[in-house]
This record gives sequence, structure tokens and C-alpha cells, in this order.
Amino acid sequence: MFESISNSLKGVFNKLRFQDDEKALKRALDELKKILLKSDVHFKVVKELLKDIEKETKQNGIGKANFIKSLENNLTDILTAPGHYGFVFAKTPPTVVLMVGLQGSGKTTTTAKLANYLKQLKKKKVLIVAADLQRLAAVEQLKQLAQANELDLFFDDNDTNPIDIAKKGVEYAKEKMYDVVLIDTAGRLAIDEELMAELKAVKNVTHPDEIFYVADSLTGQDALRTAQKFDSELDITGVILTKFDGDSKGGIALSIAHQVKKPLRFIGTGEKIPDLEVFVPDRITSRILGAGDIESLVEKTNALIDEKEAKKISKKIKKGQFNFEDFLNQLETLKKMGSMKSLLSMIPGMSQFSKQLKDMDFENSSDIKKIKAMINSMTPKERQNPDLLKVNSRKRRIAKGAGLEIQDVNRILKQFQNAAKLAKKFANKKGMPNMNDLLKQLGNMKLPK
Ligand SMILES: Nc1nc2c(ncn2[C@@H]2O[C@H](COP(=O)(O)OP(=O)(O)O)[C@@H](O)[C@H]2O)c(=O)[nH]1
Ligand SMILES: [Mg+2]
Repeated sequence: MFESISNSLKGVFNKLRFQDDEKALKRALDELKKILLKSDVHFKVVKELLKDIEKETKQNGIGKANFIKSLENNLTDILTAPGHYGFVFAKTPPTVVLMVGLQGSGKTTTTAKLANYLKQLKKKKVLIVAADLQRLAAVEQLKQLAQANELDLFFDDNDTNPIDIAKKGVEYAKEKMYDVVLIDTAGRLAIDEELMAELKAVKNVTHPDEIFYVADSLTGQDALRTAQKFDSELDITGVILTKFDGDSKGGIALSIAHQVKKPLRFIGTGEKIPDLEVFVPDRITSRILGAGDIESLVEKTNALIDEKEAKKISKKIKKGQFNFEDFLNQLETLKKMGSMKSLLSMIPGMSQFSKQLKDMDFENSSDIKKIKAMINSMTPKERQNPDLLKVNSRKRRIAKGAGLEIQDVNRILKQFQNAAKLAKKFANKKGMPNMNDLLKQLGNMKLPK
């Protein structure tokens, strides 16, 4: 995500002392310029940014703190294009959203992600309309996504006209009192007249409240040019950047906001359905500067953790009754939250770790597999009462059942005790589930490479 930009910025900041001279400022600005250009930030944006930072830093006094403050303000300014942020609902439902972009940019995946986000987090009734009839497998892909994630889908296998289907989809949504309709449209490998004509026709019959342009952030400056073209043809109302989890250099977010002057609304941070984040300019700046983004983390955690369940767990933790069954449930929740990397980058100071933990996969991590095997070999009583496991004969039986060595069992038990202890300490301080400590604890486990 923003790790590479954020890590390189540390080098820039270190070029400046608390109070410094113009020479040092110049060195820092030169370095900043190199990093921004390397991170895919458009040269016009870089030029403007450097000019403003130089001026402001000189005005406020050359030094590290003023330099960082000025960079922070200017980044946020650039990222704040006029328009809506996050998802905005129309005054009269349904809110109609057209999803447009090139083929492979992530439209279909993002449509499902957005539907899931609106359903789970905003508790809305959401309909997806399958209006991409270009690619044979497109409707099938949506059917699978919809089924796997319990999302409502409108499709018509007997109709080959996408404009018709889009229209019928919106009518159906009105009739069935949906809050939101997301229309997935066809893309092409490159912009062509036919595609634009089709999209304009879909726009004319559906009267969308929003047109989201979905861009693959890995395509760098190309994404910028295409966004401008889609905007001039269709007057888009927002941009969604996908594949921010990949080697995307991050600068494309700044370039699009600055050059297209349309707000970024969401970013896609992984292939899984929960891997979607609301784009909030100052939070993103904070992440670019390596300061983390606690608000987004809390939002994401809250969306997936059932409040009642969370309270129950907190109570148990406080009383020291946290058991293996709870532990297994917590792991399942973590799994649902999507990629570890995107979560870690939101925690202040943890962005460095995210590189190492990039491919951590809760389902397939060998340690998690061992823990699950071990818990599965326990009797229900043992799961609920970890104290029983102090008995060696029980440990031997569990090790045998799970195909583990007794050392493995001892190590995992120790980790579990530590996690429970830490959680208890934290729970007594304040309510919020103890992600930071839990992650640290998990970080002590041997993670898959
Ligand atoms: N890593 C990653 N992959 C993504 C993301 N969004 C989409 N993809 C992948 O990109 C590919 C194309 O996505 P798709 O939704 O079919 O694109 P469409 O042709 O625009 O509908 C698929 O393999 C998706 O899994 C993302 O945010 N991160
Ligand atoms: Mg598609």
C-alpha cells in the first residue's frame, strides 16, 4: 500500500534537524522529489507540492517538524477533491450506482465488495445488476460472488442487451424497495467508442446518482489518462482504486485526485470481499506519513465483530475465563477481516511489519493449522477450561490426536496463556478488543514465509 512511500519518507525527514538551514531543506526537498516521482506521483503534482512545502517551511521556520506538518497539510489538500466521500445515499432510494472502468480493473470484484460493505456495515438492502454481457464468464462470476457472500443479484440469461438489463434491474430494485442498486458494466481492454456509447446509454436509462470509475492502481499513469477520458465522457462522481495491496506505489492516488479533480471514494486492498476501505484523505495522509490509521481499523473491526459477542468475550477475558473455543472464534473473525497486511498498515508503527507479514494467511498458516488441530483434539471440557491442560497425560493425548509433538503443544499453550494474559491486562483498561497486543502476540508465532 503506502509502505514504500512511507518508508522512504523517513529518509527524507532524517535529512532535517529540529532547526536547520536552507541547504538542508533543499536536500530534503530533492530527496522528496525523487521519492514522489518514483512512487508514480504525476510531475505536475510534485512540482506544486514542493513549491508549497518550501514556501511554508521557510515561513514557519526550517526544521523537521514544520517540514512534516507542511507535507501533511499539502498531501491532505491534494487528496481532497470536491465531491462526496465514502458512500452517500440518495434522498429517495434506491441509490443507483454505475460501476465503470476497463476490463480487469476490478469492477466486478469491487461491486461485490461494495455490496457487502453496504449490507454488513450500513445494514442496507443492496441489489447488484449483472449488466456486463461482454465477457462470457462475467455473469457467472457475479452469480458465484453473490452466492458465496449472500448478496442479491439481478440477471437475465435470456437477454443479451446490457442497456435493457440495467433498466430492468433498476425497475426491479424500485419495485422491491432496495436501498442501493450497483450496476456492474462491461469493460474493454482499452477505451473505444462502442464501450463509451454503451455506457452512455446505460447512464441515460438508469439515471445513476453516482458513477464510480474503477481503476487498477498498478497501471500507474495509464490509470490517470483513462480516468480523465471516462470523466470527460461520462462525468464520473468518484474513483475507486483497486489492487492497492500489490506493488502499487501509492502515488497514483495523489495523481488522480489532483489531475481528475474527482474524489477517491474507496480503495481495494486485496482479492477478498472484506478488502475494501473507505478513502478518507487525512487518514490516508497519516498512513503515507507512517502514522497509522486507527479510525479505519476500528471501523473495520466493528463491522465484523458482533457487539454482543464482543461484550461477552471482553467479560470473559476480564474474568480470566477466555478459553480455546473463544480463541478459535477470534481467529475466525480475524480471517474475515481480510488481508493481514491491510490491517497492519492501519496500526501506528506497525507498517514496517506489514512487509514481512504480507502473505500471512490465517487459513493456511502452519501455526494456525497446528492450533486448530490441537483444539479439535480437545474434549469440550478441555476447550472451555484451559487449566485442565496442565495434566501431562492430557497433553500427550492431544498431541497424539493432532499429530503434533508434545513440545508443539507446550509452546502453543504458552502462547495462548500469554495472549490471554495480555488481553486481560488490556481489557481491564478499556473496552476495545485488543488488536495491537493480540497482533504482537501473534507476531511472536512462527509465521509462514
Ligand atoms: N490483489 C487484488 N486483486 C484485485 C483487487 N480487486 C480486484 N482484483 C482482482 O483483479 C482481477 C480482475 O477483477 P474483476 O473484478 O474481474 O475485474 P473487471 O473485469 O473489471 O470486472 C481479479 O482476479 C480480481 O480478483 C484488489 O483490490 N486487490
Ligand atoms: Mg467484470
